[in-house]
Amino acid sequence: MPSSWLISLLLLAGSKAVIAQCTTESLTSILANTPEATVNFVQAVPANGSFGQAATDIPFPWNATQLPALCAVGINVKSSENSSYNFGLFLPDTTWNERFLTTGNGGYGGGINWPNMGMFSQYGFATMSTDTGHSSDSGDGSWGLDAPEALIDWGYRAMHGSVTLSKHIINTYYSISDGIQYSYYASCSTGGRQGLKEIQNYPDSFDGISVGAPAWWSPHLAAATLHQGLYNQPEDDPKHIDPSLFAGIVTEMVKQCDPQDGLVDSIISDPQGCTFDFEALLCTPSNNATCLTPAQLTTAYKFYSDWVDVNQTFVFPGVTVGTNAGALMGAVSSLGYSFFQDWVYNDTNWDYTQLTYADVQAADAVNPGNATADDFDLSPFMERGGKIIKYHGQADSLIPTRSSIYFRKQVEQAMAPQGTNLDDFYRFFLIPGMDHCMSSALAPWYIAGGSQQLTGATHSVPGYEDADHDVVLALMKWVEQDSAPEQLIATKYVNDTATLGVQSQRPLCLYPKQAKYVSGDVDDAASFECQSPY
Ligand SMILES: *[C@@H]1O[C@H](CO)[C@@H](O)[C@H](O)[C@H]1NC(C)=O
Ligand SMILES: *[C@@H]1O[C@H](CO)[C@@H](O)[C@H](O)[C@H]1NC(C)=O
Ligand SMILES: *[C@@H]1O[C@H](CO)[C@@H](O)[C@H](O)[C@H]1NC(C)=O
Ligand SMILES: *[C@@H]1O[C@H](CO)[C@@H](O)[C@H](O)[C@H]1NC(C)=O
Ligand SMILES: *[C@@H]1O[C@H](CO)[C@@H](O)[C@H](O)[C@H]1NC(C)=O
Ligand SMILES: *[C@@H]1O[C@H](CO)[C@@H](O)[C@H](O)[C@H]1NC(C)=O
Ligand SMILES: *[C@@H]1O[C@H](CO)[C@@H](O)[C@H](O)[C@H]1NC(C)=O
Ligand SMILES: *[C@@H]1O[C@H](CO)[C@@H](O)[C@H](O)[C@H]1NC(C)=O
Ligand SMILES: [Ca+2]
Repeated sequence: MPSSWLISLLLLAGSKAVIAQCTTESLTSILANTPEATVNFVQAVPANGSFGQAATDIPFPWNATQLPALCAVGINVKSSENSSYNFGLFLPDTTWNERFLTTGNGGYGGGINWPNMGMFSQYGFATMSTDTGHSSDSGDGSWGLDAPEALIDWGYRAMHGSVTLSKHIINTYYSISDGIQYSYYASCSTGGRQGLKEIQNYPDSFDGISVGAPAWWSPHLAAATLHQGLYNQPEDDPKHIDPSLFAGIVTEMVKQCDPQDGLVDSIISDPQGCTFDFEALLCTPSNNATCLTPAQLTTAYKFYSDWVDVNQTFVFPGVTVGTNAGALMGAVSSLGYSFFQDWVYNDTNWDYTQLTYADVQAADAVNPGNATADDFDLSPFMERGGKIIKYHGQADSLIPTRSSIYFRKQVEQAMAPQGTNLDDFYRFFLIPGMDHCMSSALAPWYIAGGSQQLTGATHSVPGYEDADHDVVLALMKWVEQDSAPEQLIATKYVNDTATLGVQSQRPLCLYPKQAKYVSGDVDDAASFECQSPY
């Protein structure tokens, strides 16, 4: 506890937060009544300092840099007789904004996301991330082989335990404040799943969540990832599409689907609304561009179409038109077969090339780690005032965009019959041209979301640090001022480098509206209007 003279001194200085000491002793005493938790380390980081765990943090081996002065804390929590997880906290010194923000992970990776914590602590948040109970890179599920407790940690237990303990630590650490005023979540991909899962199981954890491209339907997503890779196997089959042809396929898709938004700019605003003529890709005597044989064309059809199996059962959506197939069809992804070998069948020799719908049913029955975030009735979260901003890139090459549209429709089916207007608490934005969570060669994509990276920036949207452009600031404005975002403006910096200046901006529209070019400078968001597709 800080001494009373220190409290007075800091109060006189106008500081909102007086901190306990950034020491192992201090954190250990905060956790005195939590025998399952032990302090791994406590380290004071000076202003403009950096922090990370280098190569031991496999998915995030680089440091958070240019930090505000803060206390970096590592905690270990025993979660069962033979499992445990770690989480990390950044506790800003005098810049704390009296708010808590949690961020998430990627794929099957295990490691604390210090870089994203650093990005969000720049706003003043006390931030947290958990390693989800194991150490691995994002494509590696081998840690879950015969390890049901480790899978439960990954599925939801590490996240929830870390959120709960973090709140206790923060409320005690900032000892003279009124405690946490608001709690937020921001992340993408597996991080998107983690956020949705947490509010489904524990609606009181967060006041608002911003989730991108959520991997919410774990068994079906893994099965589809594998299935999509297998469409293009074996490589010596006539149906195989050589990866060198993928770019040319996208070029034809852009040619057919780009102009409908009023502007020929190689950006497809509405891939769902474009009926792509696949036969334009056929090799014919007069077609000397990238072309496909009929057998290859069938492979392409499958890739971009929904997977529907026995008894017309919808299994998983295909990838949107305009998306490069490289990530899923270039090679068979371990994200697909590891799920089955290591988590469903516990048999690393299981022959994944023989995947059928029966395997999807087996995966559903096991539902490893209870990870699936498919409790579509979000009423408990809505009723406690919770808000969701969800986004998904329209050219996501890893998690098909339509899986987020499907989720939205399932929530609508669960809640609309009771009179709920989804937009009252759950707003959804598609980001034309954006790949998985981030990046587009041409389209504005940057909204400072979880896991988005911009060279030359520490956080937010440089030059536009406001709720119109920054998804976390938009979420805060909605939660704290009851002002819901009607649109977000995405930004493209020259070479995705903040210091090179803005190249273009464009509105992202409230689903299902779409941005249409009206008139004026094509790089200016004001030249576009969000219009209903009907
Ligand atoms: C912050 O640290 C970086 C190196 O990490 C250094 O280049 C920069 O000059 C420092 N900025 C300030 C304001 O000290
Ligand atoms: C990263 O941060 C750690 C912990 O603060 C420090 O020991 C290490 O030197 C930093 N590494 C780099 C490359 O800055
Ligand atoms: C933990 O113990 C259980 C049985 O108590 C066992 O089934 C499991 O494989 C062990 N390991 C992990 C990491 O879950
Ligand atoms: C594989 O292990 C999981 C727990 O990790 C269990 O739920 C599942 O039933 C096992 N599968 C088989 C085929 O034994
Ligand atoms: C490809 O065909 C177009 C007309 O269809 C023609 O203008 C062009 O020269 C041809 N290119 C090659 C390399 O044959
Ligand atoms: C498909 O439907 C038939 C007839 O209702 C049923 O017997 C069968 O079990 C179903 N198959 C699957 C895989 O659900
Ligand atoms: C997983 O979900 C099943 C079905 O909802 C439930 O019975 C079980 O208790 C859950 N297990 C854990 C560890 O959460
Ligand atoms: C942007 O990147 C490209 C390719 O790396 C390079 O040719 C170009 O000079 C860069 N532009 C600026 C303004 O740095
Ligand atoms: Ca266009």
